Amino acid sequence: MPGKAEIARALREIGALLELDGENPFKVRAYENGARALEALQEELSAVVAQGRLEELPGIGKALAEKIAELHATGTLPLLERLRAAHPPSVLELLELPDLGPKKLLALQAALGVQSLADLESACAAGRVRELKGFGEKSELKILEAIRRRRERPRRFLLSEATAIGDRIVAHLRASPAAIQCELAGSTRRGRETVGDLDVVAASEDPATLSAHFLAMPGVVETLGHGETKTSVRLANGLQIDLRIVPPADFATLLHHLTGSKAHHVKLRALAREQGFTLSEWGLFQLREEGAPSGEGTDPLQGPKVLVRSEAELYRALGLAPIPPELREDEGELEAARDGTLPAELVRREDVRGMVHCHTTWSDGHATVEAMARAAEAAGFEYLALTDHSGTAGYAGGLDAERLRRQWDEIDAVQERVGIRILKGTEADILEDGALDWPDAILERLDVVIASIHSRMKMGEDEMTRRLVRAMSLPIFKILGHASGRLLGERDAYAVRMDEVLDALAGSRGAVEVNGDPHRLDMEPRWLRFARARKIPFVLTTDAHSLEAMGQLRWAVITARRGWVTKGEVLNALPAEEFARRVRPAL
Ligand code: DGT
Ligand code: CA
Ligand code: CA
Ligand code: ZN
Repeated sequence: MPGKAEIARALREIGALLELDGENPFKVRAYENGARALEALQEELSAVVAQGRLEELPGIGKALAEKIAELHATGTLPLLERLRAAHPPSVLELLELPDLGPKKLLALQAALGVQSLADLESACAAGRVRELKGFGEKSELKILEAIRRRRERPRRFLLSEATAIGDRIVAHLRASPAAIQCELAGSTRRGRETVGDLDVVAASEDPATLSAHFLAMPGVVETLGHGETKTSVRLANGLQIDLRIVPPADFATLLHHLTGSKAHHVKLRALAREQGFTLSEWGLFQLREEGAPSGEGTDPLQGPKVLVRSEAELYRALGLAPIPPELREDEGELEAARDGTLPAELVRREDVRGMVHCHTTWSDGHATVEAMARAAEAAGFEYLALTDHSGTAGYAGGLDAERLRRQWDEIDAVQERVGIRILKGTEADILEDGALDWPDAILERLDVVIASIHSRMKMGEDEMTRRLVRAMSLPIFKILGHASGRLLGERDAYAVRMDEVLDALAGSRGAVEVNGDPHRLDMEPRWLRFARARKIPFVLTTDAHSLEAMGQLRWAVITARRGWVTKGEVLNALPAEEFARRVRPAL
């Protein structure tokens, strides 16, 4: 379900497009005000919507409340789709440039006829923009720079964004009577942390009807290609979607083909040859005997087609154990599937019993201890580990010892009223010298200690490695939090020799967090595998700062699976008692 920020963005877009159309300024401003009210909202939006309290927010009247509720429920709005469809994609692209609101765009259109990035770029290059009222030489340079950056960075989408959109598309397609089966494929299905475009596979006996239904989907602003069985479109946010439609008998092999990765396929095809088959996007075929009549397709050695009803059947036909999509990267999974050493029980969402790494209003979370506890209980968790920030994280409302004790009192009081077990934890800052941000006397009294870096992230590699190795070598049990420090598309990982950090952790007592915040998704799969090889256990967390963010567990699970992590290696797959015993920091 779209959150506040996403809905606020949609309202702003409606306002901007209405302004471009010359709508009445009061109406335009109403959308801007609504966006601001949502951004300022402290509570969970779901609760406000469910209780019909949207109209109590400043600047939100009945009509706007209805639109917000619809956006919240469906992720879109007929008005927004209509507006997007009424403007050429090149204009929508212009509006996405920073500092180029509808007012400036109207001025550029009126004076210079600017309709696209290319128009704007040549107008700037010719020095014609600086002559307009409200623009200058400086803003001309800024626009050129913004266009250059836009060109340079091919936009990739966060896994969470891509999956949310992909799920809606699949639901839309499945609603057509012409669809027999439909699934997301590509990097989204493999759980890659970012996604270039969406790949969707459908089975149908009537591809023409199904692709027409696809083209009529709300949110489509451009058709990039349209044939009998292949259609590509672009959405207003720039995301491209490739749809392929095949008869039901070919669904499994095409789903497999489009799931990738390319590297996995290259090796799998070589393996298939050795087994007497040829594998392509058209399916699995026996290799033709010398002199026998050739089958369909372009490969001269291609013989009769093998019926493949599922991906598992495909792998088994090639003498391999079935390989889950998250593992298909050619990082040893094919050899393991052949040798029977593929991990048997990759962790699943339903294996996780405890909600770990959550923030409350005591530091920078949006929900209270009680609200978090009730939500985690309602979601079926057996325990909740609250880990608000320590004192050094002042910007995030980090707790001092006095406030920590008061939080413990509140947790004790809430514990009386709820069924779920609440564990008292901290997300302790790792200080510059590698010490933790609490004295031992306090660490020993906590149930759970996550140790993370939140400051001085730009140290050199040697210094950063020393800092983290020192922290991980401490004799208490700690969970290494968001180990790389990256924010996808915003901030690079720290310069650090991760192998040394994990070796230190293996030598002391500790676990590694798999962080489900879609901007983080620490650690990278290769480091998860490195940790597995050293018998370091894992904790799958959400880093939730709100009730809604507990849903981020999904991304922690898929990331852990990409690192081949099994249920038995996950501490919060254990019952509460055992988890608490295993993670107790006590020296
Ligand atoms: P992305 O979109 O950049 O996040 O990554 P993918 O993996 O979704 O890549 P995409 O969309 O270009 O292609 C989807 C799948 O189609 C890919 O994972 C494997 C298959 N595929 C694409 N091109 C080739 C190719 O040249 N050879 C083979 N064997 N497979 C390909
Ligand atoms: Ca793709
Ligand atoms: Ca694609
Ligand atoms: Zn943190």
